[in-house]
Formats: sequence, C-alpha cells, structure tokens
Amino acid sequence: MADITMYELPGCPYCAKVRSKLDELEIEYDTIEVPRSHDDRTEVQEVSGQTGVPVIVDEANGIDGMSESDDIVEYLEETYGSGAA
Ligand SMILES: N[C@@H](CCC(=O)N[C@@H](CS)C(=O)NCC(=O)O)C(=O)O
Repeated sequence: MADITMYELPGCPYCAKVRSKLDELEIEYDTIEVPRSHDDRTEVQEVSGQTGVPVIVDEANGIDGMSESDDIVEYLEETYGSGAA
C-alpha cells in the first residue's frame, strides 16, 4: 500500500496541483476517484467532513482527511520536501 491516499476527480485542477507536488517529491500514492454527484461522496465525507476534493489521508503521520489543496501542498512540502527535518 502506498504512503498516501488521495481522493480526487478527473479534470480537477486543484487535484492536479496536489498530484504535481506528490510527483515532484516522489511520494507513492493511491488515488480514489470520487463520484461526480456530491450526494454520493459518502466516503470522502466520512474521512474529511466535507465533499470537496482533493483530500489526502496519510496514516503514518496521523492525517485522517486533509482538504484544501494549498494546505495539502504546504503539508507535503513541510513533511516530505527539503524543509522536512
Ligand atoms: N479550495 C479548494 C477548492 C477545491 C474544489 O473546488 N474542488 C472541486 C473539484 S475541482 C470540488 O470538489 N468542488 C466541490 C466542492 O467544492 O464541494 C481547494 O483548493 O482544494
């Protein structure tokens, strides 16, 4: 199993931004495509408390469901990037 799971939607620019950062940092990740209909996004709702994507789960670091692409990119950089301890 990969380090990180990302909930996403094809064509979502915010998801692409997070993907780029994951690829740049060479982090392994699995993806879960959420349904187009918000009413059917039960899994991502349970994980993150909202239905927007992207959302990441990083169990090794206690991240159960982080939303907001800017926050995710910042988190990835701080945790896995050159700024990581
Ligand atoms: N501010 C959010 C915006 C994310 C966003 O708008 N995602 C779209 C798909 S590209 C979505 O899930 N929209 C539905 C929603 O916002 O609930 C971020 O940067 O992560």
